[in-house]
Amino acid sequence: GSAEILDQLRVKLSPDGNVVSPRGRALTEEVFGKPLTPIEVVETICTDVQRDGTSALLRYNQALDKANLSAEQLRVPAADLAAAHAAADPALLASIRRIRDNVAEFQKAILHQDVTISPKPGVTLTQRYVPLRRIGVCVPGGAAAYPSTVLMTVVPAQVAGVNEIVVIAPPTPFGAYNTDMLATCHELGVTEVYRMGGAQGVAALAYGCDAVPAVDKIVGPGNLFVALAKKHVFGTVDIDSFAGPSEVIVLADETANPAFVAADLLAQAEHSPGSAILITWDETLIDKVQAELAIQVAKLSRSELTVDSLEAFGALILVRDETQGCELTDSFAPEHLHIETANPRDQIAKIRNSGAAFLGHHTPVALGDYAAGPSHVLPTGGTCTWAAGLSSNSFLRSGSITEFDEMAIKQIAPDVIALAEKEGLTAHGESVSIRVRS
Ligand code: HSO
Ligand code: ZN
Repeated sequence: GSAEILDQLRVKLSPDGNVVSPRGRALTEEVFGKPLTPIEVVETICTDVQRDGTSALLRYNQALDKANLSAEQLRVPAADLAAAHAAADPALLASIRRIRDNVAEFQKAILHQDVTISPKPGVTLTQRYVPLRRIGVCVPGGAAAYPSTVLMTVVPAQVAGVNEIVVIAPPTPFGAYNTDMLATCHELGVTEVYRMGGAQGVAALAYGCDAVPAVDKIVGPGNLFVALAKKHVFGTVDIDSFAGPSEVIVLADETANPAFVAADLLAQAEHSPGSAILITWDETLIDKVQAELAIQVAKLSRSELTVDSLEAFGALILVRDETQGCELTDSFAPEHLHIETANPRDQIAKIRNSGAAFLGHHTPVALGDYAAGPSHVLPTGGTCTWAAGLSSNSFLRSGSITEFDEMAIKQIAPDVIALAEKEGLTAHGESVSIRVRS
């Protein structure tokens, strides 16, 4: 039953999940005049924005985010971006530039390159990669400001060669009015920033309207409504993933420093909600970490929220041995996996599923959240069994290119004709035979 226990520790991003606050429920009831499920809310908003364009967008900006903006005021003026940048802490801007370089270096190195082979004389086969033309990035703005999310989405897109990058953030102090976030956009050369969030922001990006031309792909994190809206518009545009609250599994042995482990769990719980789970086969570590949690949590700026999250979605789990620890980790398929053991490569070799892994005692997840190079936009909720984190490659699409010469078609013709005949598609066969008859 350990897998079931672990599953209860997951912050579920299901439509009837545990992430819609009573306040959120009351607000949607007020706006729609009746209680709707989150899915119904999102479908209504997306349909309205698709049909009525900018006017619906403005209406929902007003009703849901209490922002009274005109169509002209949706886009952040260039002067505001420049002003935010001019007023920003120079040390922050220097950090942003160094982080941009770190992210760009890694994202460039992993970027898919065109592949061409010539399997037979006269045959050329290519897989080519083309950057998407225009993409949209959702930056959250509810509980906290996230300039780091701008870095972790925009830089990979730029490395991929995307020409037009649009940032949307809700019209809130932590969102589109956050000067650090705006300064980051300006530093990275992003000029299209819109004051819109939630399902209405996603719908506007997907369907386009007078105020915002449509994009080809929407990426970035958000609350349940943003996630459901992305799912709703998938097919009209591409999306990165169906992402929920953050998770970490810390896998630790007797060499782990209890104070470090506690700090790592708290860093995750601070996202509130966020799942923070220690799995260890060292009995003494559990008590030591528990003691450290009590000491450290009191000092945090968001200590109350962090405690709430730890109580609901935190756990210290003692397993029989390393093998069981790895199996349990694999079955949970965490967004973040931090292995704090003597030889973390031994364990990572046994674990297939993790969105991003961090190895050793000196690699807290926060390095990846803010600065190392891989993007912090990662598959959550167990979806890393089939989904990958965001990267420069998320902004490319591939296409194949095939070329045969006169000699090469003769060689392959019998096989094509044989299958065309079996499928009863004689025109297919004829388009080949007409070329080889002579
Ligand atoms: N841990 C989050 C990213 C983040 N942390 C942003 C701090 N700021 C999801 O991977
Ligand atoms: Zn984080």
